Amino acid sequence: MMNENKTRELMDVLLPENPEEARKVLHDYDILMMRYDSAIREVRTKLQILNDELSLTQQSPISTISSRRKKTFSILEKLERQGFPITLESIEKNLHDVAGIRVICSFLDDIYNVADMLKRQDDLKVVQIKDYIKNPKANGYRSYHMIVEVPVFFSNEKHAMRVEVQIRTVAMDFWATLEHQIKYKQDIPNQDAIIEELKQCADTISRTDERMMSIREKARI
Ligand code: 0O2
Repeated sequence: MMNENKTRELMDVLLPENPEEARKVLHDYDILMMRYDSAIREVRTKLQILNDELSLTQQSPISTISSRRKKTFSILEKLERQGFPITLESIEKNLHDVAGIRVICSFLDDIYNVADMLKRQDDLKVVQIKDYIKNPKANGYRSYHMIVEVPVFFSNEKHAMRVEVQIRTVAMDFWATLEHQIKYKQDIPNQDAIIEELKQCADTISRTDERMMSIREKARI
């Protein structure tokens, strides 16, 4: 219910009072979201092609690829929280993660191989890299984040769209999923102890990821 009220409040800021103009903004919003969906498909296909090719000569570097487009409420709420104007132009200019792809790899070195292969594609522009594996967050979060810009061709025009690609191991993903659930849950008993235990698990996972990679190297798989 709180989300519904807040969504309405934020939509009121986005939409002009004049109904004709409001309809036009809603139509343009649909077009913008269709462009993000298309950008997700473009980058997903690139990743799938890389995986298909490498799978012919080695174990697949990617175990799963998932994607999501941010929901309207989260888009508008993030603009407001970060103090940006609530307009369509502002979504494109200020938010990097409306389109998101998550790539799950079995081994640590696969993460960097997949990232390097994406970086080498000359139609992709790398806008930002955050390496939370080399520089984990204080809570223990580890993942490799890339913001890329991909050209998407429509009937009359070409648009460069931003997509956030998060690349992590199966174990890092397991950790991040539980931590995300805990972060958004209210009234957790012994919260400090849980946060500390999660941090310890993240460190154990990191050591295990290193050891698994080393075992694979020793076994020459
Ligand atoms: P959701 O629900 O996954 O979309 P920015 O997006 O750049 O303005 P930020 O936080 O600096 O903001 O970007 P960053 O650090 O690259 O993180 C973006 C996303 O990474 C988050 O999106 C999460 O998906 C994930 N992430 C970052 N830090 C953590 C963490 O500590 N724990 C977990 N579980 N995930 C994290 P959203 O929008 O927060 O969430």
